Amino acid sequence: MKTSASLPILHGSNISPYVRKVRVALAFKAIEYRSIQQSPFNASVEFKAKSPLSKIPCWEDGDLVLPDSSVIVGYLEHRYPSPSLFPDNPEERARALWFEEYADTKLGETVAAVFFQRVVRPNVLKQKTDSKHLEHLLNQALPEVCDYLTGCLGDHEYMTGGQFSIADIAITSPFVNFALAGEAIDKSRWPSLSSYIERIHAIPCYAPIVRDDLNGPFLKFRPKSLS
Ligand SMILES: N[C@@H](CCC(=O)N[C@@H](CS)C(=O)NCC(=O)O)C(=O)O
Repeated sequence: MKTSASLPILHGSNISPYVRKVRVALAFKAIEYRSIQQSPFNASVEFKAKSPLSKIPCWEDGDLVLPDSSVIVGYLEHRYPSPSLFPDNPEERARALWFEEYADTKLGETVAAVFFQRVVRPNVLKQKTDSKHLEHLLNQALPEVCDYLTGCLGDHEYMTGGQFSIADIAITSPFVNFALAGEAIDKSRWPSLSSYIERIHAIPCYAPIVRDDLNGPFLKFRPKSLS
């Protein structure tokens, strides 16, 4: 058994949807690791040497240093194949990768961006919320995302492959930030997507992470006037 000092390290703030994606993958595979909370803002020279894009998360296991959540999860899947987070079937596996990519880009710039505008900018960066952009996100960009995901999900339990996969983790992770921004998917307009997110967040490897993050240091910034 590895001692705590020799365990692999996950660098990154728990509030990041990308860090959460890796934390859920690690929990699902029951991989032990050490967590070092690291903000991407004003990062040290030492951290930038590990993560040249100055982004979180970054995985460090001895000489192996991997910035980027998708690279980390891909590595973990090969290194610790069971239980698997990717469908075996080549088509479904490719679809899972697509949803991971869609979540990391599109949900990052829409769902997580609502949290960034409403919570991170005023409270962490001491900058004004861009209200016009926030309005665009909530009224135009998000409905398109929800329509797309609803169509992809259909009446299935999981997004692809008939199993819990990286697609489900990546898609639902930013919605924890969305909740901390005082928002939730409109249940009457997108009932299946809304219950999908709740269902995935309740999966045993995921639920404690959602609970901790919802009750973590960002809870105090959650807008009170919203549901
Ligand atoms: N493609 C990267 C994206 C990571 C990312 O954008 N992380 C955000 C935090 S949620 C970050 O580090 N932002 C700092 C910046 O963009 O300068 C991944 O999947 O790890």
